[in-house]
Amino acid sequence: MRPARKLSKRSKPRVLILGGDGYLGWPTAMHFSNRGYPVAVVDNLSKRVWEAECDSVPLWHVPTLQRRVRIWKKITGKDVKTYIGDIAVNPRFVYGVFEEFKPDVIIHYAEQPSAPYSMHGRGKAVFTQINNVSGTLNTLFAMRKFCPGAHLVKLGTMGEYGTPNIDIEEGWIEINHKGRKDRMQFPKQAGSFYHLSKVHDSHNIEFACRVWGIRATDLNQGVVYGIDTDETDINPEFLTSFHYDQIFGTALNRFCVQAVAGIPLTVYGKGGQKRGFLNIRDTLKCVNIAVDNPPKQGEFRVFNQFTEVFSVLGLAQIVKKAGELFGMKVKINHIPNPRVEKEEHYYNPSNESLLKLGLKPILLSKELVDSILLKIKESRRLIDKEIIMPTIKWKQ
Ligand code: NAD
Ligand code: USQ
Repeated sequence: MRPARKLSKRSKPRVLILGGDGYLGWPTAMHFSNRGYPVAVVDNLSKRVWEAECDSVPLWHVPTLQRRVRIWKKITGKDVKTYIGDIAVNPRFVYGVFEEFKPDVIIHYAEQPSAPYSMHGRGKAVFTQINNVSGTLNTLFAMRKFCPGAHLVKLGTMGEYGTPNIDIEEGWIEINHKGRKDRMQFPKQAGSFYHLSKVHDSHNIEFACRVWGIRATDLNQGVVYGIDTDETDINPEFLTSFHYDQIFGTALNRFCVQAVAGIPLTVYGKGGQKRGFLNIRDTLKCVNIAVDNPPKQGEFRVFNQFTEVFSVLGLAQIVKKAGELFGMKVKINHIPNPRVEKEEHYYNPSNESLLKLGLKPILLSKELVDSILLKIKESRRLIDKEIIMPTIKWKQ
């Protein structure tokens, strides 16, 4: 294996972002580029195809990745190298990118991210797992071949753990069993074929660290909400892709759009299901913290990346209150739960690591919900009310 590239104290690591056209990938690319890191992005633009396939449109038009990169260069003078290709089915493409760009850090977002999409029949379940697991495997092999000293920052999900009746640790747990003990990966009880694809990724990455000695941080992220980052604020064309439909929209983002559109908030079942949440600005901070504090060579490190825990009903109530103060009429509807999940449960996940490394979270305040509602209001006429109600059922 080739040794890791030696970085001088002043040079910033070269950051390769897989999935750079996405909701999180594009703001991440601008974030690192703006802070002087050499950045390249990879995407096969497949999310745009899945949107067309599923009748899902982002709330506002999102310019092509290449156009955003061009405007970014004009405004900031900074280059973002762009590679269009599929990391799951085209290992030669992946090897070519790694050989040419020589990354020190790989931030890996390039997966099919939706639980409902993965539960929409056999084909989409198989596709989700092949796309996600193969893309990660190709990335691991490319790292081994071209940059074994590089750091993989992989986006996992809090949903890998499920909702066990014990405290959730950060990736690992000490187990005492019949008088013997060991440190093992925390047990996983994922809630969809999508979440399971992340479980498989975690195991493959841990294995690659253990056997090949590469280093990785698995960021088990909660549900992300929000629209703006420092860089999306620079130019309207930098706004990131924002979904509110039943497949690609996530809870708080959906509730805010529903409030603006005058549609009752869609709480699934009792709404007592709890999840970890974080603001999109905190996603960028967390990823940056992981990049700036790499694990040791050979280490598989896991951080739980969320800042607050809410029940779904609690979130809906926060949105209702904020919307009503704006003069909106907001109703909460408990609709039959399309998913199979506990609607009342114990939930106590740890998120100490990122806080210890200096994360100062942005908590969900009334002002923050207000700012999301206001931004959505600007595009109110574009909301398609027909794509909100869930039709994909876990049991079908
Ligand atoms: P997204 O769909 O907006 O972005 C993913 C991007 O990856 C898309 O642009 C897509 O075209 C690209 N992609 C997918 N498969 C690819 C492939 N085989 N080759 C090349 N490009 C490919 O999703 P997002 O919301 O930005 O999420 C990014 C990552 O973070 C995902 O891995 C997701 O599972 C994870 N995550 C997201 C959230 C959230 O709430 N958004 C929470 C936890 C974890
Ligand atoms: N929910 C509702 N009403 C809605 C939408 C969702 O009650 O209109 C409930 C769901 O039943 C679930 C919870 O809200 O209990 C979260 O659902 P979600 O759609 O916001 O999030 P999820 O499907 O878990 O997936 C999202 C991202 C995924 C990421 C995951 C983080 O799409 O990429 O991995 O959040 S986590 O949930 O921590 O696993």
